[in-house]
Amino acid sequence: MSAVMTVATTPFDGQKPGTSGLRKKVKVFQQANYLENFVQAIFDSIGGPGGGDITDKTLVLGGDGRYHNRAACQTILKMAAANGFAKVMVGRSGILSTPAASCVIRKYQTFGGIILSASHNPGGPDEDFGIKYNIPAGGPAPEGVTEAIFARTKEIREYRILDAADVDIETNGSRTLGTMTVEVFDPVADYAALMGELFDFDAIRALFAGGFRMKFDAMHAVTGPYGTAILEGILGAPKGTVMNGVPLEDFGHGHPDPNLVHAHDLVEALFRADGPDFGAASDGDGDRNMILGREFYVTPSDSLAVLAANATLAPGYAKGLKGIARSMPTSAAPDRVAAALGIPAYETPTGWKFFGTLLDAGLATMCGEESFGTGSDHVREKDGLWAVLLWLNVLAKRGQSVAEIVRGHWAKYGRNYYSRHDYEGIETEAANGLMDALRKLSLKGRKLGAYTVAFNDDFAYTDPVDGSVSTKQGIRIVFEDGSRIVFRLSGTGTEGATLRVYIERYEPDPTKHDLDPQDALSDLITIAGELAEIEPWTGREQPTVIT
Ligand code: VG1
Ligand code: CO
Repeated sequence: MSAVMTVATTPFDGQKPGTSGLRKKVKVFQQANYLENFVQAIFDSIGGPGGGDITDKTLVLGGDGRYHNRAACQTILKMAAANGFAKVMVGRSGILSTPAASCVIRKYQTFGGIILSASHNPGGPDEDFGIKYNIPAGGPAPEGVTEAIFARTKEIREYRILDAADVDIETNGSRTLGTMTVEVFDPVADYAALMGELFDFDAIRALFAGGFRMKFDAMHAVTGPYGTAILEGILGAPKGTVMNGVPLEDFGHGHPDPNLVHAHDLVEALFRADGPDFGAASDGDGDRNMILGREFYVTPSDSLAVLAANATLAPGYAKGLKGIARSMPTSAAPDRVAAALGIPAYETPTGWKFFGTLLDAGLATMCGEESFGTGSDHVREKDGLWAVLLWLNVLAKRGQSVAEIVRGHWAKYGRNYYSRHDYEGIETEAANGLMDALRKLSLKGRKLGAYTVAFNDDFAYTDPVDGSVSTKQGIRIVFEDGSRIVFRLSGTGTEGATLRVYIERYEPDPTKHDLDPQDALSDLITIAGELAEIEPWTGREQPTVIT
């Protein structure tokens, strides 16, 4: 027997969800009523108090497999049943990558979905957990929805949950929970089918059959099953192509962030003269990607630019792109491709939710962020494996190496030297003090080293489709030659504050395209440190992570 219980509760700490959902330590999520309050706040916000409007609706549910994933799935299933959902489609074993969730929400036209992930943050009993609601279009909830959820968390007094035994989510099939249907499905199949529609799988199969070798580092996170099924299964890459392919609750003590620091196994394999031709990694929930050639690293901004310039080589993009969108801190390399193609370029605040309206309205086809995020209008999330498959499609069609393709791209468009310096875990007050001091500066016309400031501001964005305005999205110092320094505080951390400093300089001269970015940007890096007084505010001489 199962019965709906209404549990009295008190408003929770009221913390605003950040760049992408709510992220906290597992221990915080394990507190009595914490997860429940947030889930009820979501249901109340999307269905109206009483949940009346969600009756007979279907919800998608799954996560990146980190610690607490399964337990949270059970709680959410019981709450969905008590709140009147007709059906929840849950990925087998609670597994569903962020882009696959977006794919399934769109394909089955569900009333959105709940994704359990703290993305690239470490997992385990003492590490991070997260939850986000994606809207029926398949993308992250826009600010209007997250604000409504946040407001609800401050007034919540009760939640509804079914008093029932756990449901089996380990095997495919339909079962019932109260009056609700729980459909457990293969988390890979729909996503793999979509990839098959977009890319020339025959050409990629032929590439592997011809001896081309790659390594895909799933970092013991959610893309293991996806990479194994698609790369080694459908595309015939040799067994062992996928590294760290079994999802683990603590990601094997790793930090599932696909960058040069954390994907060290992969970097080691690729940075040798006899290494594989191609390397890629994805993050905890499968929406990020890092791309490597043999002894060659492709920055995410360059990757977006190269993929956009070569997109028509893939069947799904053969008709060309409608526009390219990038987040403000991402380098301007994609803008140069857009200009050459005669299509619009859009500059949005950080976070994938800002691309949704552009993709829905057909204004942009491809989009990306400097933080290892690339994607297109095929779903409404960034998509790690999609980027890897598009690269494979381009490599198969062009018959050149990754390094040759990127160097050729720079020769044609010029090179945007780019780097991001992160100062993680600094004091929140110092971080805010540093940003406030920068905000007060008026630099127009000022000479800083060899550069003259064209303007400085705190980036504000008006969505061209729905007119919504987002302010305080990062401090920009833009120089007359187009070089830029950008400062922003992370919205995804769970401890203290993280200062991100983004530095960019354009170099048209092909004889100067072989510098180490840290050398090519050294004068701007010094200017950034002095201007923001990074060391006096933070006590840090060096950034924690450089990408
Ligand atoms: C970071 C990245 C941002 C990305 C966000 C979510 O946000 O900088 O570009 O959209 O993570 O990515 P922040 O606020 O910490 O800079 V994921 O893969 O964590 O969903
Ligand atoms: Co992610």
